[in-house]
Amino acid sequence: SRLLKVAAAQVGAVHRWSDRADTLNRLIRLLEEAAQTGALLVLFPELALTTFFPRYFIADENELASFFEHGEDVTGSKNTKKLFQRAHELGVDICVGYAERTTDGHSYNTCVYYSARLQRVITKYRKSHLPGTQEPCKDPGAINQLEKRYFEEGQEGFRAFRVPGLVDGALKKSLSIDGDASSEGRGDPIVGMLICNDRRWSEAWRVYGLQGTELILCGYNTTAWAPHLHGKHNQSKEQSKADAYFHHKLVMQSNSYTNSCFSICAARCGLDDDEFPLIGGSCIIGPDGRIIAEAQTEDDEVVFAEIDLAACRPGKQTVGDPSLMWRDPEC
Ligand code: CDT
Repeated sequence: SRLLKVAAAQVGAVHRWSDRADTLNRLIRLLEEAAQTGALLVLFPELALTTFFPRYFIADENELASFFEHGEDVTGSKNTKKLFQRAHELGVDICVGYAERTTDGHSYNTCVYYSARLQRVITKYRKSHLPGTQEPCKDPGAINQLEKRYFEEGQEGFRAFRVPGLVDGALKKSLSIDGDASSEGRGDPIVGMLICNDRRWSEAWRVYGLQGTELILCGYNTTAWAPHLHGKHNQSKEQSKADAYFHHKLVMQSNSYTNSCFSICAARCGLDDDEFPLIGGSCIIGPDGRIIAEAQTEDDEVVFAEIDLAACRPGKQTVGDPSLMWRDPEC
């Protein structure tokens, strides 16, 4: 077995007027709570440090800039440093989403994987599937999704990575683990990152699946219903919300199953600005597609599970192995 304790840190309402230091302190409290359960890896949501600002048309460049992290090192700014420092002190790896503005002026919807042991970011992922529009909707009742206005598409693709030493003793045990012998880091978890809308595209999962990925991390902000459109589209807000939850879980569970991998997803949720509803539903899912642990609230909450990465192997070697389809049926 290759046991690993993991957590999703779900984050409730964050407003346009929320103080960044307060929001950061909430993330740190969630990290500390997760560390108390024994978690060695904690996933935070997409754009975890601020409200989901792509819902607003922001004309003021200074206000827009205030939602971004600037420069190459996300771990060092006054808006982030305490979180990464605490992760290091607690010995807990974190994956966290934020709005990135590079020194040469490019903007991305990004997340990083920070290794507490190595005390540095080991991988960065930039969101590939940017939903919404560049221009605000003409319908005054619609909720804007201006990700195409504020971000460029990530060009790096879906690169799985190993996390050295995350599974206790993995390096020592590596010689006795069957299977993928191609890498020196054999035994270390193979991880992939997605951001929100990416989870609805099966090819994103498949690219990770074909690299042997055992654990997918996905932070998200998903609207529950459009408040001003309520009633206009023949759908109650309760029905819209139920559909949003259903489709979220459908894609997380089915893609975990078809790629025989664990997945963790962490929501930014609740009623932002006391007006804009986002679903919760943070959960941890097994390679059989079943939910192992799930948030009970639409507020700040830690969802914890101990998972055994060895459980990915049967699915990858049987129904998930295309070469088996062509074997002699008598075998
Ligand atoms: N943040 C994000 O990617 N949200 C999308 C909304 C898509 S509807 C315009 C999601 O897939 O949940």
